[in-house]
Amino acid sequence: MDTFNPSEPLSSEFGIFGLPIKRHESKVILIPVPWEVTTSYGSGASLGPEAIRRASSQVDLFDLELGKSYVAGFYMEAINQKMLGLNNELKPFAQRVRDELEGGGLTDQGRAYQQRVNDGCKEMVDWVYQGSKRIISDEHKLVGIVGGDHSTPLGAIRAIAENLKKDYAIIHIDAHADLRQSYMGFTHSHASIMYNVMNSDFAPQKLVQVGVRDFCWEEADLIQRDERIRPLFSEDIKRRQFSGETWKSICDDILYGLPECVYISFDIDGLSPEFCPHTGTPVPGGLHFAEMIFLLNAIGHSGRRIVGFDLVEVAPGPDDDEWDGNVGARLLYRMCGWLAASNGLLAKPSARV
Ligand SMILES: [Mn+2]
Repeated sequence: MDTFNPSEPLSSEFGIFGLPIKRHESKVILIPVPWEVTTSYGSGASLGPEAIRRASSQVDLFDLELGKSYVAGFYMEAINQKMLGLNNELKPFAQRVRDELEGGGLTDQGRAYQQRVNDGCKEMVDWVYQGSKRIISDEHKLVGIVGGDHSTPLGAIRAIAENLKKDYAIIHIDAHADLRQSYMGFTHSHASIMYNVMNSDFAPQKLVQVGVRDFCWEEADLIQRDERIRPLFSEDIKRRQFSGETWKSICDDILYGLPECVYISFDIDGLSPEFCPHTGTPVPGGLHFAEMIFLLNAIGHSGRRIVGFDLVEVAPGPDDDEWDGNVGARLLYRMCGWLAASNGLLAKPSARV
């Protein structure tokens, strides 16, 4: 498979990183989910997959850590027009529900819209589940989700966990804990993804949250009560670093005691907003790009198997500003590489020192 000619033009509608490779030749299949129905603040995450795809053609394919990782075959599916249509149809309904709730309470019409949004979100989750299941169980390939907002990976996590049938952990990088039982009555919003995961029958053994710095009392309480959840709050990480502890030592701590199989759920707003200025809910603080790359390498070199991942909440800027997509595409390339390498599809690199 080392014969791709990256200079061949790629269809602009599918594929990724400018790779002229077909789906059946690829071991890593990315499902783009153009979804932001319940996004409450800034919008644009539904355009994230396309922004990442566009920017991805600028990513140089030689990876310092993993070499020619693309030989494993990375492929992103075309944007599903039905999902995009459903997103566009439901978004105004969700807005109406928010307006009514902020204005004092839901009318009957508002309640009907809320139900419609919740049903539509379940339809999206099931669509991602079916697509992921096909990739993992039928095609024996690896799956990554490219959001969309953070509600998009629930079905993928379910498909992966059901196929795995053993303990796994989720490493969740995010500015938010995403542990709200519901948000404005929406049961499948971006703010509830980890609540939904932890309350499912496919919950991981451990959930390690990295970089969280904006959360409510309900979430703080849940983090304290649920022994499966281990937070590394942004402020605590920074305090340890300011007191002389290295990021390497903190990465060892993130991985401490985790089972062999890990799923990575990466909300781009876990990074400092300079790396994701147009994401929906940016929060000051957070990880540097280089710290995220180092963490991904640490996960890979720890000998763990990455069973899947999501990259969510990347939103393009106005006037074709490619910065958010550019950062997202570079992180996506390293994640695809480690997904392949940790599953034995690439020669395993030795740690660089
Ligand atoms: Mn999130």
